[in-house]
Amino acid sequence: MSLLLAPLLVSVVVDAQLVSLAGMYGSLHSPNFPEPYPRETELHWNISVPDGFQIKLYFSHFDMEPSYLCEYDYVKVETEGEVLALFCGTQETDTEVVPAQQVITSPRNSLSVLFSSDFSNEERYSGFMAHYSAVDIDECNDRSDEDLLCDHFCHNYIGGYYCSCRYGYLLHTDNRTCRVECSDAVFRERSGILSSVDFPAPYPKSSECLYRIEVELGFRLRIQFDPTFDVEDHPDVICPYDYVKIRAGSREFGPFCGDQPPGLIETDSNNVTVIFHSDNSGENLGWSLTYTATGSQCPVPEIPPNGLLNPVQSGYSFKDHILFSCEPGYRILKDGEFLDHFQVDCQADGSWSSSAPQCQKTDSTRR
Ligand SMILES: [Ca+2]
Ligand SMILES: [Ca+2]
Ligand SMILES: [Ca+2]
Repeated sequence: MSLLLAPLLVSVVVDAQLVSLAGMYGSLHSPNFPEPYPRETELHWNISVPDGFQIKLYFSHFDMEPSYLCEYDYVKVETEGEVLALFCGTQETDTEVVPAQQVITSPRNSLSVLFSSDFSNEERYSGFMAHYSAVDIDECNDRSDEDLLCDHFCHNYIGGYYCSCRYGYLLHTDNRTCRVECSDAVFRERSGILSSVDFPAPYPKSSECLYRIEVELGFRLRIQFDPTFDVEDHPDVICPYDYVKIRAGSREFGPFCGDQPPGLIETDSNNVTVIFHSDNSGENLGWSLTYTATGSQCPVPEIPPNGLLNPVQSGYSFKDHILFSCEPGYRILKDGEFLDHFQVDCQADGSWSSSAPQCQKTDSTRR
């Protein structure tokens, strides 16, 4: 089927007609073409092609009444209210533009053409013939937005484009940003370093990371952030885009964002989750932290009279042991028994496993 329009016989009265053209290509011409066009006629073509394409339009014939700034008869090419071209006449002058070899390209997939004639066509101008076709938009190279179309790689094809990610990343369901899987790690050592992925290079977008730190009961985790800290923030709203949070039992620290590190955090817990959320835009360097586990502190025990203890320290913490013994001539008496040594342990709750024993003078004559 031809996409050519049937000539529209409009002659005497002012008439406005709208014609819709769709498909990958087509042509249009002035009423009665190749005969002279009628007077007092308006004809409007709306051309659209599928999404992902733009329209290229050019004229193979053009012959219209010349007038100053094309005020009598003209052809106007518009898109979304913007005039792309206004043509009239038979040759180029200072005030009249003819299409000649010019190719008009629509920014998107639609275009409209308006033909208008005034009250006379006595010179019998023949009008115009124009052709259009859909051409692919190279989305990967036509980046008008500030944000990149694709986070990592952009692939153009006819009628569309798609994004892909560098090795190790996954394409988010937005089909644009590249996220990471970052929630499997459990840190069980008593100290360690963790950081945002790729730190200090910008962290991945659209990601939700959970880092668990689990140490034995009786230890308390302390977290110190690195001075290099850069998490996307907002001047008026608290961390609406990206944030770091620390959950320790029922306590929560944060959200943290901006360029100032949170400093030292004493969690009082042996079980901590570091949560990091990033949205789909921005390039920020991220964060790094060092954690250390310190045991519960036991009170320094009093040395019993004539007693000795080993080791002597200014402080004792969870898992430390003390061995009590007595000076020569004395023995430990604990729960009615004489012993050479007696061990106590600093427990998870910060108490000793037993009270300190006594030293009793050994009296061989009574034995
Ligand atoms: Ca005219
Ligand atoms: Ca394309
Ligand atoms: Ca962000």
